[in-house]
Amino acid sequence: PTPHRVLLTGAAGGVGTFLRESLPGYGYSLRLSDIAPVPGAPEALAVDLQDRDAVREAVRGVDAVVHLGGLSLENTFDRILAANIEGAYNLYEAVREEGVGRVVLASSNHAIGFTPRPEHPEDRKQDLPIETPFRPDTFYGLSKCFGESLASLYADKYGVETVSIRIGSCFAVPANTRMLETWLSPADCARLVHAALTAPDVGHTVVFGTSANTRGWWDLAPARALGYEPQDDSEAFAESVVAEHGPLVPGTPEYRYLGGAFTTVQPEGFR
Ligand code: NAI
Ligand code: 15L
Repeated sequence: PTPHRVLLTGAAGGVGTFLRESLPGYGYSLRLSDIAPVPGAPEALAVDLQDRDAVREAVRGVDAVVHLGGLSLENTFDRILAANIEGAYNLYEAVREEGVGRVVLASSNHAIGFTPRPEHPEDRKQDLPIETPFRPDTFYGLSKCFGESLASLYADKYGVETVSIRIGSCFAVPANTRMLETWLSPADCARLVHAALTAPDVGHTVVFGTSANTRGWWDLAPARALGYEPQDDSEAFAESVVAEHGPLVPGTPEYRYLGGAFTTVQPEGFR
């Protein structure tokens, strides 16, 4: 059955803000949660993902969860462990116990961030396959590998279905030259989450989440197979973005690796 009541964790964040505006237009009735207040939504549940009982209460009675909550950048291992790893575990346990059938998991390109950019033109005949092995570029990316593996376990063992979306860069507009390759427009994000909520029999399915970017190089076929039809292309912003930031330069992290600058960020910077 098509899910109707959907819990959005991380509702106060950037992607949460886009989705709480767009998803009701697809017919969903949203329940919002975040550790932080959700602007303009006093009814939102104040839930720390570390609080198992509160998480269980938050998922009770919904048909599906869109799990966005957690740290969205690199941080110390302890903080990543608490918010992203234990948080995801608490969420999946709650979903299993409450009989919720479907999760859409905000994974990230940083689960495979140390994947090198294919150097040779002949390597680019085919876009990067979704089967690319885990190659996290941060503790943050590592927590997304954990999340995807957790989703796999709960699908196989308990029949909790998940679509893990390895999101590229979901912002209002592409903010730098790398994002011309990785951008997921807010409208395409809603299209993809809707497809992920409604596609039948997904088991655990992993997809890349970007718009139909001219400069994109990650395979969108798995997302399209769910029914996703991207409508946006970052190329519309290319001239102004490249004029401001310059082209990608060979030898830099943004050029060498899928995960860009995350490959050089140090968790010590967050202590
Ligand atoms: P964000 O940082 O703006 O939002 C995350 C939200 O999670 C925040 O509102 C924060 O208060 C909440 N949160 C953090 N710790 C929590 C805890 N312990 N308990 C409950 N809530 C907690 O991030 P954004 O950009 O909205 O991303 C949403 C999700 O999508 C994240 O999981 C992120 O890793 C993932 N993602 C986002 C990308 C993007 O381009 N925006 C790219 C790839 C993945
Ligand atoms: C992510 O996973 C981050 O949450 C987001 O802030 C962006 O930096 C994005 O990846 C990206 O790779 O652009």
